[in-house]
Amino acid sequence: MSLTPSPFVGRRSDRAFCRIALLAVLGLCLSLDTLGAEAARPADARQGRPNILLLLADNWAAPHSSFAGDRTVRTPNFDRLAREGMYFDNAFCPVPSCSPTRASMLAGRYAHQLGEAVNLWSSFPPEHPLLTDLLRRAGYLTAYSGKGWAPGNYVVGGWAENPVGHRYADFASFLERTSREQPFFFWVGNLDTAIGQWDYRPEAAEGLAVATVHVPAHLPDTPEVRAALLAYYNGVRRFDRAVGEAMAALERHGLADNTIVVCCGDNGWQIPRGLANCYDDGLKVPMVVWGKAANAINGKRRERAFVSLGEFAPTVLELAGLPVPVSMTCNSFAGLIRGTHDSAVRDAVFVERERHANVRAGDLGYPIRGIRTRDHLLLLNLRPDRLPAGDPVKHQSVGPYGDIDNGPIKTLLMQRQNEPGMRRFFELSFAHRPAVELYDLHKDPEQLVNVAGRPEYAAVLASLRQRVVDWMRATQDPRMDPADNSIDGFRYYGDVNTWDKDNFDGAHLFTH
Ligand SMILES: [Ca+2]
Repeated sequence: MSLTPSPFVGRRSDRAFCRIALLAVLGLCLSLDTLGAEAARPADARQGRPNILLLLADNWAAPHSSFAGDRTVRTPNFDRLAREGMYFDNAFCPVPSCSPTRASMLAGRYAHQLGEAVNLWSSFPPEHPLLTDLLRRAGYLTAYSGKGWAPGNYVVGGWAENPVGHRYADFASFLERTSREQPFFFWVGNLDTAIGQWDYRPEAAEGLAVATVHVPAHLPDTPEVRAALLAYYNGVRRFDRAVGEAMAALERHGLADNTIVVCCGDNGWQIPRGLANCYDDGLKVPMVVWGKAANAINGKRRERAFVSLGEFAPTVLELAGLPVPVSMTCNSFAGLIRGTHDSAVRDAVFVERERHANVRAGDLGYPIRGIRTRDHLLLLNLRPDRLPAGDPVKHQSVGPYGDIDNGPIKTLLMQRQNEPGMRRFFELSFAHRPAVELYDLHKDPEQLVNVAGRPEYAAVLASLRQRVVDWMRATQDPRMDPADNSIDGFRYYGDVNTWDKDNFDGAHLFTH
């Protein structure tokens, strides 16, 4: 598993590579200068290029660091990066779902521009050049540990291994086997904050004060809920230790001065109305960019402009001094880091989701398109006849309500849904939603009161809706056609009955 790969070994199969080369010749994807360049030889590969280290937490929500003001958990290692680098107050994932966000991060395109990769547990079509392809062609080693592009089946997309690169046991073992002469891109796919790793044992909560936990307003404030959230916080603490270990390895190898570190969550946290939902609990993530090599970090330490993880690939390319291909429709935010862009123009992010788990009859997803600005969140639920959390019965191997991951909070909401005072909490996470949701974030930061029908919001609703429609049209969104259900027809690869375990990195990735 941890053999040192040749830097010239292609990460795609020959078939996939040929398709990309053909598209490049046709001028559809990227400039010939980019694709046609020979991979640099290791001896002269660095050419002043920085290393890139991505520390990616699975389902870690924006408020949960001590730097951001969380009162329950201390995150000294993340806080150090935030103090020394640039912390983003308004960083969002493009899709509140693992593999679509990770595909968007790699391709620099909106998820609905990535074919089957728009869905969770999908394949990853090879049509568009990925960040890792382009870095490799510029002489980089690309590798990862833990969770790469996942969950999904990359083999059917023509990939010989995970689209992120070659897999290592951890970052430290990668560094021990890697030449200093060659720049690297390493992706640490940490799982500590994923619900499968939440540690409910009382001893795991040592040092975490349950009284300080902020229970989101859409959940009942009960001892069971607080205990479950504390189990998540223990994962946050473990992730922060992993950040410290990765930074220590970087410094031990003398590479800190020549490395740009991006530390973030890939989605919000795995609570009802969190992951798989286009509310802040599912969308808003912590993010820091750190490093002298970013050239970077212009002295402004806290950035309030809106950025999306879909913009990760063009941003990294620009920071590395490499051209950004035209296929990357998401914009680089490297200018924010270097202080050359006016942050005021970045006033919003577009968000979306399609099929998360396969939890509806007919393999249907739950399509949403929306926009998040400083003042408002507008969501267009394009198929409001479907249930946002999935059908109330088990479908294939998942469910009921399988878009909400199993755990004590889900169990409590389902079991006590008919008790006085509990019905509202159940409906907020499990019930049908209207076609249009609009939230006034100044009055309602937790996004509970839908003001879409109020006359005083008609103008802002019309304006935001137009921005979403313009975005969908400009990005050739298949959902522009109300009759187009092609996305629902994409194959789902997560059913345990048909799951080809050999095509995945491990059973631990059988998670949302
Ligand atoms: Ca995730």
